[in-house]
Amino acid sequence: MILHGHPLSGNTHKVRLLLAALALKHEERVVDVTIGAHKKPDFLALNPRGQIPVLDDGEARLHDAQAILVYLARKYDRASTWLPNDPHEQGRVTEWLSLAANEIHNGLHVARMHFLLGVPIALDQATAIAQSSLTLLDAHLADRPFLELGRPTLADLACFPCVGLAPGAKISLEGYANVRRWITRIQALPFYVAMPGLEVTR
Ligand SMILES: N[C@@H](CCC(=O)N[C@@H](CS)C(=O)NCC(=O)O)C(=O)O
Repeated sequence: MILHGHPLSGNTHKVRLLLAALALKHEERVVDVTIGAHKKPDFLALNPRGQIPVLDDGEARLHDAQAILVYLARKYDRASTWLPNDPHEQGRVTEWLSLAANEIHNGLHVARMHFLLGVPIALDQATAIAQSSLTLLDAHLADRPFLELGRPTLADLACFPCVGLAPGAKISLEGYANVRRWITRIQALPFYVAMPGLEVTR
C-alpha cells in the first residue's frame, strides 16, 4: 500500500492515523506541495484534482481523505469499529466526514494553507467559518468523549487533524476547552502517531 502525501498535510494525517489504528503496513511517498509537485503531470495522473492524499492499494487507487477512510474501514476493519454497519450509526459518523470536507476544510484548512503556503483566500470569511465549526464541535463535545458512539470512529479521525492544527491557521483553541480535551484524548490513543504541529505535548 502506498500513501502519497506530505508530512505537513492534515488530510494525509487522517489516513496515516487509520493506517496506524488498523496496523496496515504501507509506504509513504512525499508529494512536495511546497514546490507545486501536486500540480505536475506525474501527480495529476494519480489525482486529476491535484490534491493529496492519494492511496494506492493494489488495483485500487483513491483520492480524498474521507473516501480513503471509508475504503480502508470497509476493507480492513472487520469489526466495523471505525465505520459502523448500523444505518443510523453510519449516517451519524458520515455527518462528521461531511463537516470535515466542507466547513472544516473551508475554514481551518484553507486558513492554515494561507499562512503555510501563501495561498490567497478570503481570510475573514475562512476565520468566521473556522470559529463556527469550533463552536459547534465544542458544544457537541461538552458531554461526550468522542464525536459519536462513545468511542473513536472515522468521525474523529476526519475532523481531528485540521482542528488540532488550528494554531497554524492563527486560530486559538483557548476558548474551546472541550475541543482541547478531545484532542488530548485522541493523542492518548495507543496507535496515535504525531505530525509536526500535532505532537503530544504532555
Ligand atoms: N477533499 C480533499 C482535500 C485535500 C486537500 O485539500 N489537500 C491539500 C493538502 S492537505 C492539497 O493537496 N492542497 C492543494 C490544492 O488543493 O491545490 C481531501 O479531503 O482529501
